[in-house]
Amino acid sequence: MKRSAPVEDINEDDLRVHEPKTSAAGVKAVLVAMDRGLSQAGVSRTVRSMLRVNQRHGVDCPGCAWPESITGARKPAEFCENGAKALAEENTTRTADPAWWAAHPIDELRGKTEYWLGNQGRITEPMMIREGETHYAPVTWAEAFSTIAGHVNATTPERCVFYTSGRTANETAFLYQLLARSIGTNNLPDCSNMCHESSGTAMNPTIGIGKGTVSLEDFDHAELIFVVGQNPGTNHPRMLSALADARRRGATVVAVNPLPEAGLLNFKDPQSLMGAVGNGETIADEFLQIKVGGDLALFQAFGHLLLREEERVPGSVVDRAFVDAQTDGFEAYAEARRGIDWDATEEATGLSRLEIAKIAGLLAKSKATIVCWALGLTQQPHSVNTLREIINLLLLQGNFGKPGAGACPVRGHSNVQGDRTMGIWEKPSERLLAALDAEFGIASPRAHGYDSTETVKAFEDGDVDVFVSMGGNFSLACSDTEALEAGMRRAGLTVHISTKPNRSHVVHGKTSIILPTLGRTDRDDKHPGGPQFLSVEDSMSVVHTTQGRLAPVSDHLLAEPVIVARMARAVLGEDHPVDWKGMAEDYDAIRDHVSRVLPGFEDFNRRVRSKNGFVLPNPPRDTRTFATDIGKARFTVSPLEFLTPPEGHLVLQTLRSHDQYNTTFYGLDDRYRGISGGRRVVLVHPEDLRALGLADRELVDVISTFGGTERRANRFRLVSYPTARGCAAAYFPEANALVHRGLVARESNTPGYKAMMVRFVPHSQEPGSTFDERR
Ligand SMILES: Nc1nc2c(c(=O)[nH]1)N[C@H]1C(S)=C(S)[C@@H](COP(=O)(O)OP(=O)(O)OC[C@H]3O[C@@H](n4cnc5c(=O)[nH]c(N)nc54)[C@H](O)[C@@H]3O)O[C@H]1N2
Ligand SMILES: Nc1nc2c(c(=O)[nH]1)N[C@H]1C(S)=C(S)[C@@H](COP(=O)(O)OP(=O)(O)OC[C@H]3O[C@@H](n4cnc5c(=O)[nH]c(N)nc54)[C@H](O)[C@@H]3O)O[C@H]1N2
Ligand SMILES: [Mo]
Repeated sequence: MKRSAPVEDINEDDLRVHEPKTSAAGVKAVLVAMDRGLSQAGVSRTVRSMLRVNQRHGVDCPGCAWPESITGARKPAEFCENGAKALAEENTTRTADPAWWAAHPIDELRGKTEYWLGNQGRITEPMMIREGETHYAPVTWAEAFSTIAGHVNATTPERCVFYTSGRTANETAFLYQLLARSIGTNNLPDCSNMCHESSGTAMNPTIGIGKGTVSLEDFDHAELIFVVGQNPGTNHPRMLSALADARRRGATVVAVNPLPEAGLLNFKDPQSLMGAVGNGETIADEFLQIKVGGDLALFQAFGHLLLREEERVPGSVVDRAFVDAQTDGFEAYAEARRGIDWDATEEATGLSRLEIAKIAGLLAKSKATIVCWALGLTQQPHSVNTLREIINLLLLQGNFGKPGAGACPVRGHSNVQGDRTMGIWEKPSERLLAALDAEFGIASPRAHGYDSTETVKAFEDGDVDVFVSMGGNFSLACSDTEALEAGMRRAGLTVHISTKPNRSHVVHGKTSIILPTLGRTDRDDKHPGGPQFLSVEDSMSVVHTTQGRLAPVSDHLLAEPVIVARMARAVLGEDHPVDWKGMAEDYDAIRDHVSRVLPGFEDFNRRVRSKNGFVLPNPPRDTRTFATDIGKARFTVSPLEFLTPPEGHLVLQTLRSHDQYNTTFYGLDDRYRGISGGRRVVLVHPEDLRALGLADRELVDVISTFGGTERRANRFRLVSYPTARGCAAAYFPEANALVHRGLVARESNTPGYKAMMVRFVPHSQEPGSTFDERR
């Protein structure tokens, strides 16, 4: 099999626009997936990795956190198109080896797009660049660790930051937080801060847990399933099977989204013959095309209508026994929802009173409702209130702790939930810190650390000396790309534990080190006791093993737990009380510690080896109880709030294309939305284009306004698209330069990636974000 060369770079003039698709997956999905695999990794690696993905004792798909069934049968190939692309990305046989780094001066790499960087292949040796040098050069692991130790020990703990991306396995995450706390800081920002932090912030005080309260089996019992602010066809494709199965059984599915996403409308299951070749099947019975930021108003209106129905037919809607026994604050909630301003509700949602009432009717009838959501609800100033309102609605009808009901925040990265469980959190509980101190004989710091948004500010303010990144691509994932990159370049040392080159490696600190690591699919067998496995936790709190089997592309790669342990020994010295060496040699030793520190992990080593892993305790789901400070669930009262763009502006949301994994691009096609060959587009409703005096396919610069400041990103193509009126959409991360770091969800500090106020001006030579000018 001949391997194709890395792609040429993006040429935005190749942009093509077709009608958006009305169905997702199908045989085309399988073909695209195989093609990407073969061109990156060849036949044998592709077939071997695909057959093992999401199988018992196989490798957990690095694509998303959607669970596999733990009771039912698994399909022979439990993967999806985008999971297959994620595997191909990692399994590539292309390499960015020292010769490659020697051929590309850092100034040249800074001018490259992320697409080009990511396509160069796997990093094969530790690399370092110092101030004044023009190229990254190879270093030994020992030199790399002693350089890191020198920098950490020359500064104070609060000037060190340890970022985590959500692909990091449980054992690695546990060691990594232990390292940060042993050094003396809780500066543990993670990608969850940018993702579902709003969900946890809304759920912890109201239902006593920051995680979803449903299991996959609940989809077999639900009567009504909401999919709100989520694009499963692209981001959680295996979820479509669960929805299709539920619908076939008689459940009703309601999608709430500003965009008519193909995967919400129709699904062709590539794993069934009819799905692969037939017409596919409907997913959403009802589609509410809501305005961006209108969901708080929508769920308040549902609450109002349900309470009115309860008044009309007492006992028909409210689960009175549950509300009385298990919750607090119902009266205040009912009082607040007694009246409603329909004009404001229609303005906020863009929906008619009739459309809303129809869905409220379905809710009133349903005895078991699941509400699923993702980032469409978490990245706006009032996101936490929106999510509390969803919790109110679920509480009202007693939709916790019974089959087919509950809250289902659908997580992103494959182990983002597990990383938080393992203690990756800038605001740790006293319980966790005390347990760590007792287990390891360390003195964990008590002061809270930086979250991701605060880290961006710390970079800007020159408060970071050492930045260590466990995976991820911080400079492109965060807000305010320009200011952040400038800040990162002022830091003393940046360290990236990575698989492939990315933007954060080239806008580095004065000294920068890249530590190449094994990926999920790589074999990890250089241990005295033989091959090791790791574990992850999915979106529904199931903990299970993951083990790669492929030969690594280089002999110099180290496993992530080994990297953390060796860094710890270099920084903390050989007589530190923690047995870093023992834990790196045998991951069972890490799991033994975890079993004593974290509740729910008792007997971790034995239980994780059982056929399907094990399920973590979840009081609302398991026993209908709520571990809040008052021992009851809480209703909350929020005022109506929505996004109102100033004259001449639209609300801009940023989202993922079908060919991307966060800041990694698999290709340039957003197949379901009919856009291919380019990414610098803004989707706008044809009526809004007309009202603003703009034309389809016009080349514009985008200006965002926030708190009296403006940010500009140049050269975007307007695309006439059936989005909700007043709401535009562009891709992440191209639009991140437009996000002011002050634009956040108020209580969770999650960036307002889906709440920007923008206007368009004809493209000109005015300076914009330099990030743009590389394109
Ligand atoms: N292939 C692939 N899979 C992925 C990822 C990837 O990049 N590629 N990323 C992973 C990660 S880290 C995450 S967090 C998840 C993200 O999964 P999603 O949350 O599905 O990701 P987004 O692309 O941000 O899509 C958000 C959806 O919300 C809608 N939306 C935007 N604003 C609003 C609003 O105000 N109200 C409502 N109701 N809807 C709104 C958008 O139209 C869009 O359909 O996916 C994970 N899985
Ligand atoms: N505008 C806008 N911005 C957003 C979002 C949005 O919706 N809109 N979404 C936010 C969300 S939800 C998230 S989760 C963040 C994502 O932020 P991050 O998690 O920081 O970013 P990724 O793009 O997932 O990270 C990709 C990099 O991880 C490295 N990598 C891949 N596999 C491995 C591995 O196995 N081990 C290690 N050590 N490294 C590996 C590779 O070098 C790759 O370049 O972005 C956020 N930013
Ligand atoms: Mo995410």
